[in-house]
Amino acid sequence: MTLDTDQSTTVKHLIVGAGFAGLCAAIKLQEDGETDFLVIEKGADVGGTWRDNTYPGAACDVPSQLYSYSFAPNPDWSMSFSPQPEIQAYIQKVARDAGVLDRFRFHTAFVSGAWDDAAGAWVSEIEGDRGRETVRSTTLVVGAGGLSEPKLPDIEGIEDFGGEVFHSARWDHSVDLAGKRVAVIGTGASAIQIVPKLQEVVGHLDVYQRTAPYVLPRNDRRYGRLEKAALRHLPGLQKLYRSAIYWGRETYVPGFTRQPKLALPAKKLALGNIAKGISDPELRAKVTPEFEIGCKRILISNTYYPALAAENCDLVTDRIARVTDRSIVTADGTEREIDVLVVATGFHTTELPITEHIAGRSGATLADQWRETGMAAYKGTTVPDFPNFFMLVGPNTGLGHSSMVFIIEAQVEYLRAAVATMEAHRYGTVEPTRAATDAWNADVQRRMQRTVWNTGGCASWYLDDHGRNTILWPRTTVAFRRLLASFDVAAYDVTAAPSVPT
Ligand code: N01
Repeated sequence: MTLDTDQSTTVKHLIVGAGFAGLCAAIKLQEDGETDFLVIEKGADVGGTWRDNTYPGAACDVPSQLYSYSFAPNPDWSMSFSPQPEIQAYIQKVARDAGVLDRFRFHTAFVSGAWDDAAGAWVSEIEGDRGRETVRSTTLVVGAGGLSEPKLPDIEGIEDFGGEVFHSARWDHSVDLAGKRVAVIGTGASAIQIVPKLQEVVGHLDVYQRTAPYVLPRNDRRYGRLEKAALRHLPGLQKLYRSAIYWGRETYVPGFTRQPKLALPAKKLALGNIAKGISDPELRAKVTPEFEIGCKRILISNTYYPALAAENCDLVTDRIARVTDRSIVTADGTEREIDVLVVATGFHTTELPITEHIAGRSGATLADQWRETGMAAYKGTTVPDFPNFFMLVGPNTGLGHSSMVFIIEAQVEYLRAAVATMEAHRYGTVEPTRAATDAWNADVQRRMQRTVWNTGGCASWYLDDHGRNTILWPRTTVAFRRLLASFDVAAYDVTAAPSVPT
């Protein structure tokens, strides 16, 4: 890294975001001797979504042996599905152990980036403790997360609410909820973890449900002392656990997204979970989903339905008409008074705000390029008109069934291979061709058409305004890793690096 002036830095790789993705890129580039990088992070620490989501009950719904880096197994997980503080501590430890943190700048936001064709470099503006700075870099690696920008509900009057109001991903821990009247809007993955915890402490809880989700039992368990010792001293055992979890998900779930019959056992399990947790037939009917299982993300919980059935909890299914100074009014005219409002209404996913601030060779931003087509990249990672640009957790890389860390590692392998190819052949730029990108996305969308995500009769955050699923990967994760295992330069336009004056 070169500090050109107080306000300008030159670095080979600028990495945006210090979550699982940005950290993985930094560690793996360093392993390759690519040490000239800068990671910027708007938050105060590594961790990304696991730093931000501190709501009561936050935990992963993918088992930790799989939801962790393959190169950093952790024998210390306390549970099969780890709680948020453990995952955050794990990410912090991996970062410390890798010795990369000296090139991380926290409290530093990415403002904008533009490709400068004359200079053959990215020119980015960043803003942090040191004020506004310009960073010139050969590559721009964006690992800003697909679920990092909270989406607030567009409900009349919500801005005039006089009590405490916050989003699930921006939990206000200074608010004491004991004995209060609280409302939660939303019944997605975040809400179903929050609701049981709130129900235990609040005076009264109203849960506003727009669409009933499928919730399977959470087969969680605590690792015993002996098992933990075995995991620590027999490293092969962790690999065995990881493989068993991985292949269990990999063989069953991608199949059932195309063949509804295969989903029937899961549906039976979900309906059984309702019957087990709720005895009131009216409430059971309200929480019974009306779309095909798998269309929306399948949730897991043993405590959600019992919490809804508790004396101090009401499930409200009437449409919210407006929010007043101290209440929520539903379309049937009922007014329910509250002190605290929790909005667990998800994230901006198909229109990521950062895409408005990254401009390619032509001057058009990613958002401009994707306005008509929806999000689309080559191999979910690189984009025509954006030379030397790599998007981690990019279009159609999401998963409904397995670990995003696996996908991130596959993308980082692709980034490493691209950088190594550039070095070996002295390329100044690599940029995927439009033809390769279009063919890739046509194939993805063709495969998508027959999946439950598109045909299952639900609205979900996987679909954009045109009904295109630009979020999920429609094939197996094995296929994804294989397709990104090497850098296929034939799919790229390349230019030579400028020769160094002697
Ligand atoms: O967000 P969501 P999330 N009025 O978008 C409702 C990951 N994650 O934060 O279904 C009323 O899923 C909306 O209703 P509907 C995981 O990938 C993982 O819960 O659109 N309601 C829905 O019920 C997950 O999928 C973990 O009809 C409104 C809810 O709000 C993703 O993050 C934990 C509304 C939003 O659900 C997002 O989950 C948490 C409105 N105006 C999250 N607008 C784990 O690993 C929205 N809703 C455990």
